[in-house]
Amino acid sequence: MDRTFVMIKPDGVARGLTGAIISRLEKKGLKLVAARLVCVTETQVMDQYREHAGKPFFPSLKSYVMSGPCMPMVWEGRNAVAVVRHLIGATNPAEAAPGTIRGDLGLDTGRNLVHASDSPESAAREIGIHFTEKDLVEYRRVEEPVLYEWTE
Ligand code: IDP
Ligand code: MG
Repeated sequence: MDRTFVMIKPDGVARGLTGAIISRLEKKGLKLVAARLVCVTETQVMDQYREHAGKPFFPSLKSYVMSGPCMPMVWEGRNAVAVVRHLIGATNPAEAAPGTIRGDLGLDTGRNLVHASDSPESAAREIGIHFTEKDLVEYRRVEEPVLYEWTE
């Protein structure tokens, strides 16, 4: 199964939307395999967003993500990376499609509620920034036998 890294940003936590966001991913059939509520460190933020270092919005992105507790998570499921990117919607919530997390719950690019990895390579790297292999739990969701037409 594929894994992706998802992080509810401080606005999502402060607005009391962690349950709503987690619920959307759970209802899709994805399986939560790691989660914690933490204030991320500067090192973690610099590493997670290293491709944006030097861009004009980087300082505000850094202070936004460090402005309060976040909820980093790992989700598992077939094509988890692409599926979650579709579920969260476009970077700018004002342009994100209705039905997506950002499209339904936000208004501003600088307060877009949630991060999700953009490729399997980013997912592996980002999971490693926030979790160790021991943090990832193994269990079965009861609907697994009916969720997929076939399983490997
Ligand atoms: P993504 O989160 O949809 O992958 P990226 O382009 O990777 O979007 O940007 C990372 C994050 O940086 C965004 O989610 C958003 O919080 C912030 N960001 C990106 N572009 C802007 C901008 O133009 N103004 C303010 N913040 C931005
Ligand atoms: Mg990105």
